[in-house]
Amino acid sequence: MKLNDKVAVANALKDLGLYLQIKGENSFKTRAYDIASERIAGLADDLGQLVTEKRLTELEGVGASIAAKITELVETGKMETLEQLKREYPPGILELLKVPNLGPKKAKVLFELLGVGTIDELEAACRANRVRDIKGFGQQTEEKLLAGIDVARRTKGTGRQLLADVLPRAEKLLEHVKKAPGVVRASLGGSVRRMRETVADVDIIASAEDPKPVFEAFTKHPDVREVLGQGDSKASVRLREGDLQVDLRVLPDADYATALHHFTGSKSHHIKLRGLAIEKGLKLSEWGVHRVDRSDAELRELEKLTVEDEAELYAMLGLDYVPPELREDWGEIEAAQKHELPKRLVERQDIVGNIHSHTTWSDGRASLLEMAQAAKAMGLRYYTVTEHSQTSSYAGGLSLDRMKEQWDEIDRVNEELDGIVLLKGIESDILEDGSLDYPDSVLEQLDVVIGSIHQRYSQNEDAMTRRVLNAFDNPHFQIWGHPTGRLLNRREPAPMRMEEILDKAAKKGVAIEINGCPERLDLKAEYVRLALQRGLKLVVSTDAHSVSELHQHLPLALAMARKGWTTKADVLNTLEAKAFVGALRGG
Ligand code: DGT
Ligand code: CA
Ligand code: ZN
Repeated sequence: MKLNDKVAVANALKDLGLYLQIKGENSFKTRAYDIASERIAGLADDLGQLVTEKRLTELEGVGASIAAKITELVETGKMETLEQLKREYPPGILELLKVPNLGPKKAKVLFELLGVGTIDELEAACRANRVRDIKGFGQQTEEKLLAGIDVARRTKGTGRQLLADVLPRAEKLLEHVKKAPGVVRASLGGSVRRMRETVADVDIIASAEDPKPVFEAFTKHPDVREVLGQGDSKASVRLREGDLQVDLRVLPDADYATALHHFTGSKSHHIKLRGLAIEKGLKLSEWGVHRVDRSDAELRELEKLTVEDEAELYAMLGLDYVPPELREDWGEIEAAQKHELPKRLVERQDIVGNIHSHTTWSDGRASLLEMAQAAKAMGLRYYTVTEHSQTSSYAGGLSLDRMKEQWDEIDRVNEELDGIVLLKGIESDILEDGSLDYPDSVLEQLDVVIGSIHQRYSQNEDAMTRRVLNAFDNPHFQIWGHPTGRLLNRREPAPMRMEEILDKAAKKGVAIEINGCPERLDLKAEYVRLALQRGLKLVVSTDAHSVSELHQHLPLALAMARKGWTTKADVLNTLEAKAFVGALRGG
């Protein structure tokens, strides 16, 4: 067995399908690889075992020929068909398909006529105006491809942008829409309102008697580069920055609540709600709530009901109000039925301490005094000083001597500043074997010890899991920093057995960080729920490297906390400094 890795096998099948599309194979055949890829990626069983027992063809969508290819890959580590295709085309050709508006058919033409095999080569060809002369392309296509290249580079091909990048642009446009003539109510909707960590586009919903002047104001906003379309109730634009698409829907105010609800999603949340509605003789749709005749197989709509706001809508269905962040069909509907949703999610005003941040002592950009003053200006009452540790020399990690020097400065700043307390701490590397980066005799002198992994992400699942489990055995290990190490659109989470790790954290009283760096947002919301189910405590942290990041990162960390159903009582940095330190390591 050379390659018992579902993700790698699924990716290989997917790539094979893409190559065959570029080659011009029929779509029936290429789709089969895509389907098989999905099947393998979502497999609950051990892939190696299925191969050994020759049971692959039992999987839906996996025929004999694909099963043979999977078997070849698992047993030899290679799939000859794929290797041949890789030799036939330049290595960057699949990257090309990540450019919006560029499918396999176009890629095939570009490769065959212009020899374009990478994104860089495509850019050069567009800039030299060589693309516009190809039949079926033209100048507009060339311009679109250039814009698409920009997006592909920034979103690293996922087509989804970071919530942190999108949110300020979306809020700015929302404020603009709110001020447009005749607007009664307006809100963000879609994945942005649900605080998904990445989003494909922005949805805004507004109410007004006459949509025209609202669309007029919207499409004329200086951030808008291009109007994609405008109808009776919807206008779509693309922004200059990030090529971001924004859809605005404008409805009469009587339809506002149901439209906002519909366009907030998520789709899976809605599907479940619709089922509940039918049981109550109601039909939920984009067009509002209608009473229906349940004896009629077609569920003919009777009268339309007025719905003032979303809370009323949930009440009609016999549910407690579900905050937008929770609408993912992660159990929130069942909880709302049983009145078991959190009564109040954690809010900005609950947070009284800044946890995890860096100054010029390590790789931060502001001094300790500046950071502390900024935290105080934010209304925070303590600030934990957590530079990088000695092994992270590339990030200015503190040697023992430097750490002791810093303690003197912390003491000085504490004397100088009123209204905020600096706590001595460290962000210690978790070394390869799970040990921390200073001796216990040093760690025990600190108020706050965060342990994070920064290097050797390539360890396998087993080694990585053991590394973290071992680290928790150190009694000075208090907070697990940016746990999975993921970087959105850039680096996958480190492979580890999260449930096993969270079980141990619960046993040892280790707190879990929700890190507000735009690319991290780590722990992610799904895991936050798992942590809370085990009674774990969280810290909502900024990991700020500058004053502006203190401001930017806190709301993002809070968004993830809320999305994971976190309440004030679950978060340690809602406690005052003394109680906070006392509560670390299970108090
Ligand atoms: P995104 O844009 O991929 O980041 O995620 P969303 O959730 O914003 O998705 P989007 O923009 O396609 O649609 C916004 C909301 O509109 C979505 O959350 C639910 C609703 N919606 C859109 N299309 C459908 C649909 O086909 N069925 C249902 N039930 N709802 C839909
Ligand atoms: Ca959306
Ligand atoms: Zn870190």
